Amino acid sequence: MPAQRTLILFKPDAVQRRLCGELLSRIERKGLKIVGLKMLQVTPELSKKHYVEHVLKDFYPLLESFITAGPVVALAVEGPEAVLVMRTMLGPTNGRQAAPGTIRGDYGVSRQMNLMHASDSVEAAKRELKIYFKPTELLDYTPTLAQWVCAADELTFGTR
Ligand code: FUP
Repeated sequence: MPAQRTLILFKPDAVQRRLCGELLSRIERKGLKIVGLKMLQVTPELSKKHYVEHVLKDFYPLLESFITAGPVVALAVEGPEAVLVMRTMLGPTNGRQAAPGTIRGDYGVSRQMNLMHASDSVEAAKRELKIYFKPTELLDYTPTLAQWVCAADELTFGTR
């Protein structure tokens, strides 16, 4: 069943604020499938790999301090157009500007402490999933409710 996969992180603020359960619930209730999940400590090296396009920006040192300040939860999430669906659920970067109903709009008031990361393109998702997960840590299974989540012809978007 071809569907997209995307990388999600519950950032250190989400873990510290004990919001992981609620955030995971929102992803599950949307109808997306969790195909990988782990808790880990981001190191400065991992942060530089993940945020490679931001490493030379002025805000990067503060971003690295934040993302390495405590554990994160990494998820691989699968579904039709999963990259777009998760970015839409997330809302814009700055929680002060994110609309109510979005995750960043509902839970935060910060640009840096914005709770969740979601890959911003299919290419970024492929790159980022490889940084956080070994191939054997991503699982293939068919949820019994799959036939009630979307029609068979909707599962042909994109590829992994
Ligand atoms: P997003 O794709 O919405 O997660 O945001 P970006 O890729 O533009 O930025 C990556 C992270 O850097 C964001 F989650 C927030 C953080 N950031 C800052 O801390 N300060 C800035 O000035 C810009 C971004």
